[in-house]
Amino acid sequence: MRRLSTACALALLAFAIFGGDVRAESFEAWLKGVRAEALKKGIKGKTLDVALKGVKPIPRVIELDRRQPEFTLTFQEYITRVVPQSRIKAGRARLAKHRALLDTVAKKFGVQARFIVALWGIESDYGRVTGGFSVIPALATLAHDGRRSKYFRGELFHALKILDEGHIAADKMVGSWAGAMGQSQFMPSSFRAYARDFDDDGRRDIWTTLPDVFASAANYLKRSGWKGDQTWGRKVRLPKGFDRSLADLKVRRTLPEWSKLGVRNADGGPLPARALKASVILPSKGGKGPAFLVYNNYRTILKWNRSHYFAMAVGRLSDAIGGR
Ligand SMILES: [Ca+2]
Repeated sequence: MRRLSTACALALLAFAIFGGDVRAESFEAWLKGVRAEALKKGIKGKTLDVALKGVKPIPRVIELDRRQPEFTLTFQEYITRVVPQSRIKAGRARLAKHRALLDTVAKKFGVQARFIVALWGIESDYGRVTGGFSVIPALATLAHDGRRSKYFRGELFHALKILDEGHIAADKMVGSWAGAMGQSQFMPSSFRAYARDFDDDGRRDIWTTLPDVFASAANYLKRSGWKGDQTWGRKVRLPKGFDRSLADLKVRRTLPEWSKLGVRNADGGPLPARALKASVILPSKGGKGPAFLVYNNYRTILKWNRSHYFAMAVGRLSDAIGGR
């Protein structure tokens, strides 16, 4: 028994150190394997020479990955932090400044400009904060580390492909510690699926070209089911004794049906008569805070980021920015 428990302890220790991957390989040997596989995938040797040169694991990336993701902010604290008055003001100014371009993108993709600006504001503070990590080393670090190797190895090959296609230079390909890139914070797989070259220079550049940044975000939403003639949702007032089991994304009813159950606008007035399908959401922990009715487009925002706090912040900022 003692032998067995020692073996168990060693296995657990290996798990703790290597995050479950006891076949941990030296980084250099592992990187050679990546290079060989990339060549097989048709990525040019010249691209790999530049992209993989001197790539080493970044300890800070592992540190950030191991940080407890436990959300400690309440809903109101999160909204106050992510949608401060300064960001609303900046959003209105950006909308005015880039009006012509935003209108063109909005029309082409069927996504209202205020949502494009809101996502831009929340993802990167309108392009100011795009992350200081070089994407290839960051993704290589996470792909070599055992915790989510498969996912990040896939993202690494997508990133190498983006370099191979010449959209950005390796030293300019910066992003968050987890590889979310540029002003729209796209993962490399999202870049390859949704990024657009809207200024027609042959490069999809979500780092420095605003037409590409806006069109890429709008294209992501459009392809994820956005409806350009609808908004995201609205704050509502629930009647006393409202059946809280109905507050669930799985429960979808039309606005007139919610009206019959006593749901009202936040100001106490009637809901719109439009037969839009909506779900009641109580984003605060324990369901004690404000209530919202959310529409199809809210679900689309959740495809961008699966967090109710995030989607609520996008909705709130887009409303505050206003315009069409
Ligand atoms: Ca371009």
